[in-house]
Amino acid sequence: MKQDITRGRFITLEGGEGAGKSTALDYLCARLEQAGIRVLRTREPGGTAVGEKVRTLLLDPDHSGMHADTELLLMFAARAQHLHEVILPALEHGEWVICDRFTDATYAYQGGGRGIDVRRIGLLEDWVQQGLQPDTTLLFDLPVAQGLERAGQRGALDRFEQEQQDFFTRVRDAYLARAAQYPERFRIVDAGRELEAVQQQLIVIIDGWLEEARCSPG
Ligand code: T5A
Repeated sequence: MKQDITRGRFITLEGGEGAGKSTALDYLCARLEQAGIRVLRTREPGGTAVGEKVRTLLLDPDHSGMHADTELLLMFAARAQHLHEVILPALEHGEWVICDRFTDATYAYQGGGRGIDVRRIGLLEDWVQQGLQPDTTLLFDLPVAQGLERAGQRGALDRFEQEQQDFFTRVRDAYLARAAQYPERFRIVDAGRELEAVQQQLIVIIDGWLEEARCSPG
């Protein structure tokens, strides 16, 4: 999959449960649109009619017996549909795609959380993405207990939210390891701070993107 300079930007938001990604997404999209950028907002698992049905299967707490391999393959099945139907066409039309979770979540949850060998995840990543990677990934990092408390305030817990604290500690560790492995792509947002302080961090990041877009020949 080609990544040329005239295509839009592919930005992903990552983090543990209740990190504030959806809240930040609203803010990011509003500020980018104000600056005249065409933005497509989407999420994983999901983002297409097929993907949203897969999401329902994945999050349903009744499916507590789902095997980790099934979970992994369903994530990539939804991702393949999302890429071909939504993400790639939007990027090719010059839109900026802002996606709530992408493949780093698979490395964190299925790799770190479930313990699946990352080489198997890498095989699926290569097959489905054919080299496509986000331009920037914002990692909303905060202590596990703080995120779970925020997520828990919303009521019924989904299949992932029902996991134990040690699962989410492994997820957080795996995210931080990814950020250390790919420092040129990741920006870490201190998501444990109050909303206004999180937004201040986002303003700095957005201003940097807009400056780069102004300087870019595309
Ligand atoms: N998954 C996904 C995998 O296992 N593998 C994969 O490959 C992929 C793609 C998706 C699940 O799927 C898993 C991971 C997930 O478990 P989801 O519902 O999309 O499920 O889960 P989350 O992405 O975690 O969504 P959440 O809604 O739980 O988290 P958000 O979006 O990070 O948090 P948000 O913005 O909804 O905020 C949570 C609460 O905190 C408040 C908000 O108002 C809200 O009430 N809040 C703050 N409060 C205080 N201070 C702040 N700074 C705040 N920011 C937000």
